[in-house]
Amino acid sequence: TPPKISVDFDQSTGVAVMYMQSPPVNSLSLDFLTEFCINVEKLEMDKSCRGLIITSGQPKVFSAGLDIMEMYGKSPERCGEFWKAVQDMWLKLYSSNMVTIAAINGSSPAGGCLMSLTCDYRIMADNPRYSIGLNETQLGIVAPFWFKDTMTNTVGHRTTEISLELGLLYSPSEALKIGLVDQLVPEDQVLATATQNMSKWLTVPDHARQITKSMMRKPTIDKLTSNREADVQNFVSFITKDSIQKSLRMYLEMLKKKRG
Ligand code: CO8
Repeated sequence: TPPKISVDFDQSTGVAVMYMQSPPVNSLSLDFLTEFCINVEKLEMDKSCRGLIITSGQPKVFSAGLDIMEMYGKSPERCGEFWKAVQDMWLKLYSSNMVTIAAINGSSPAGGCLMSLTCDYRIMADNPRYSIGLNETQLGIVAPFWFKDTMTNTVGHRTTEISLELGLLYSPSEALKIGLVDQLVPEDQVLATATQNMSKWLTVPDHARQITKSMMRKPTIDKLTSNREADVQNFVSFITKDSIQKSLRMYLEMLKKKRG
C-alpha cells in the first residue's frame, strides 16, 4: 500500500510540510495514525526541523476525523489499540517543540478538528462548502475530556459548551469569528500563507517559545498522561455498547445515503 503521509522537508528553512494522502477523506485509521506518529516523531527528533505544517493532499477534505470503521464492529482489544494511537497522535502534536501550523484546505470534522486544534496556528480555506468542529454528539458519541480541553483552551468555556453539546460544525467565517481558526484565505493560498506565518513564528528564539508553549499546555497534557489507561478503558466500554454501535451504524447509513 502507498504511504498515507508524505513529508517535504526544506533543510534551508527548517520547515517540513506534511501531506495527508489517504483517499478518499484522510480518515484516521490505526494504520494512518501509526504512520502519522512515526513521521512526527522523526521530525521532532531532527534538530534541524523547527516547524511543521500539516495539510491535506486530498481534495475538499483536510481530515474526516477518526475512521468510523475502526470503532464499528471491532473487538475490545482492537478498539483499545486504536484509542492508544489516537492518544499518541494528540500527545505528540499538542506537546511538540516544533512550531505547528494547520493549513486546513478542506473540511475538518471531529478528529480532524482536534488535529488542527493541537497546532499553534490555524489557516483555513475560505470556502463556504467546508466545515470544522467537534460534531461527536451528532454521531451519538461523546468527545473525551482531552478533546474538550483542547477546544476550551482555544475558544473558551462557553463557546465550547454550546459547540460540543450541539455537535456544531462551523463554516470558515463562523469558525474565524469564534476563534476556532486564526485566519481565512482563498483556497489556493492556504499553504503559501502557512509558510509566511511560519517564518514569522520562527523569528522567536526556540527555547523561549518552547518553554512558553509548554507552560500553556502542560496541565492539559498531564491530565491525559496520568490517566491514559483509564481513558482507554473508558473508550472501549463506551464504544462497544450495543446502543452506541447502533448509533454509529445509523450515522454510517446516513453518510452513504447523502451520497447516493
Ligand atoms: N470514517 C470512515 N469513513 C468515512 C469517514 C470517517 N470518518 N468519513 C467519510 N467516510 C467515507 C464515506 O462513508 C464514504 O464512503 P463510500 O465511498 O464507501 O460511500 C467516503 O468516505 C467518502 O465520503 P463522502 O462521500 O461523504 O465525501 P464528501 O467529500 O462528500 O464529504 C466529509 C467529506 C465532509 C468528510 C464527509 O465524509 C463527512 O462528513 N464524514 C463524516 C465525518 C465525521 O462525522 N467524522 C466523525 C468521526 S468521529 C471522531 O473523529 C472523534 C470521535 C471521538 C470518539 C469518542 C468516543 C467515546
